[in-house]
Amino acid sequence: RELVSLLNANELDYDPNYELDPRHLEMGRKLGEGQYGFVNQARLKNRINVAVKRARLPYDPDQQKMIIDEIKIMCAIKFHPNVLALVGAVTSKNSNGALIITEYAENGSLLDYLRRIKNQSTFSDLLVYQGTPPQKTGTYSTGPGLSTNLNFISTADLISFAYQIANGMVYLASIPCVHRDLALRNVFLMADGTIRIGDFGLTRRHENSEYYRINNEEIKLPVYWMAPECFDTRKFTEKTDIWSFGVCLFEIFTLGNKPYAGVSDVSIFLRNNRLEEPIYSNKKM
Ligand code: ACK
Repeated sequence: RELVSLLNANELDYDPNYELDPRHLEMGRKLGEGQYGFVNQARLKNRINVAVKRARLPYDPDQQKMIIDEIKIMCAIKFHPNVLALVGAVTSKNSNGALIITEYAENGSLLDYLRRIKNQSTFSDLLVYQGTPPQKTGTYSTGPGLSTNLNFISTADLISFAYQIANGMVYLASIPCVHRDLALRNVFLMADGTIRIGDFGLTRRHENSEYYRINNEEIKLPVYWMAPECFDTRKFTEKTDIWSFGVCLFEIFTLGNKPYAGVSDVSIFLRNNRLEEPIYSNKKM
């Protein structure tokens, strides 16, 4: 099985219908930066806001291949309301290298959003929806009654976020595609409260304390989100994605705590221990 995804980018084609003229992009503020590259907000000629991802080194063939691979994977994923959609791409030669152009999530990553809510103390630990679980059929639902005001949220909203991530992951597994890096930093929140799972394929280059090198290998792995068996086998499957979903539940129901705070070697820790119960998981759930 392929490490990043069951969709093997080498066997996928780029769909040239996505190709955009870079002159039609009006670049805006920088949203984020890492060793791998940059994400900027931008506006298309038709005034639609987008996020633009590019590699740090436009002339580095490895980095360019990574971007192209991610574009190919996003072309193959098509459309689902809980998966961040590809809007366009620039693969022709230009001074910034290849560009991935996706939907722009007005509320940023779910992780940042929940941490903001926690800092502002605008979360209320109320189980607003009563009893009926969200429907499992159908491709799209936000689950139980989502607040219209995203500045004040309750337990029902947290359940809705969790439900929507699960909904998007069911779709990815059906393709089949293994995300391998499901974590709240890679889950985005739109203005209307819809969740989009994003960030396909840059895992290997994340220069982020959440990613650890194992055995001094070149590949950096999101160890705190990894299933215990991955430490030995390095095999990522839809089942190991489900473990990562469990860690996302911990992040959601703690309003953005880091998993395993204070644990230095999570692979050893997991032999005898598990994550503690999240503080905002309502007992009546
Ligand atoms: O956590 P954030 O606010 O959300 O900071 C990171 C940063 O760029 C680097 O990845 C943000 N980001 C990435 N993709 C998008 C997007 N489609 N919409 C909005 N923000 C994004 C991410």
